[in-house]
Amino acid sequence: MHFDVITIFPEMIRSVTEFGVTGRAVGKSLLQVQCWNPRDYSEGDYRAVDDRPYGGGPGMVMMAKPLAGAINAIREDAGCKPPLIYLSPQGKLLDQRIVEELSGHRRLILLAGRYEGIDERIVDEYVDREYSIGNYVVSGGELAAMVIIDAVARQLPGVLGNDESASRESFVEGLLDCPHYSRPEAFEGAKTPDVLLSGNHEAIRRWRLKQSLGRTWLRRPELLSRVEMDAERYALLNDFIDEHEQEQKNDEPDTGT
Ligand code: 4GY
Repeated sequence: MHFDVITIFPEMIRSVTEFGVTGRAVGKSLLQVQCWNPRDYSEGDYRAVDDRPYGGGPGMVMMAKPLAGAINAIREDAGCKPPLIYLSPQGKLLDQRIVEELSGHRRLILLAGRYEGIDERIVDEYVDREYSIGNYVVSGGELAAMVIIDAVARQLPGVLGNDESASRESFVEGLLDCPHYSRPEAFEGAKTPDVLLSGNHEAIRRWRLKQSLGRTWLRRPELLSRVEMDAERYALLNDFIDEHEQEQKNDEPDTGT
């Protein structure tokens, strides 16, 4: 899969091509990341990519012309018009379903904005989709573009190693992950749950599934409505809730009445 990233800070994007899962994917040619700098398509002695907003006010706006220049250079290079995604807090909130859909494309353009944003005519005339990585504001679209590249790359065949793929398959779709423990068995007085040391693989599977269901119920209950439940999962979640409510009562201060 090929990503074209439009950015005035290509060095920021380079880190995904060098480290970890995405770095390995680039090394194996499963993933290509190419940066296009609007500055290379700007005119004038100062190669400006930003200008003051019409109507006044603080900050600067990314100019339409250098952005259109970069987009057209990509289209020429690709010999087609890959879908163009603009990253901004005004976009549709990204989720795993969208990530999976994006992984089906051969080539995508990611437009990373800076300053107060981009000239709206680029959004109107060139942008196919606008996505947000969350309800907060970062200083530029580069971090959001890197989030998309990483999440999408993990979906591509051959990108995850055996262990990483296996842990993805054992993870129940739409549930939060279970807790993990490693050496030492006891750390600052806190013990590892006995079941994880028991060697009973069926009991361990049930405990992990119960923790995943329970944590989702506690922390992200709105996710549970999308999770397929069977008799085992209902029973495990019920046990978790019973135990949780018992713990709540035990923790309540004794008023003596
Ligand atoms: N949240 N999701 C986000 C963001 C920064 C100025 C436009 C987000 O995707 N992008 O906070 N982006 C701004 C910075 C130009 C994008």
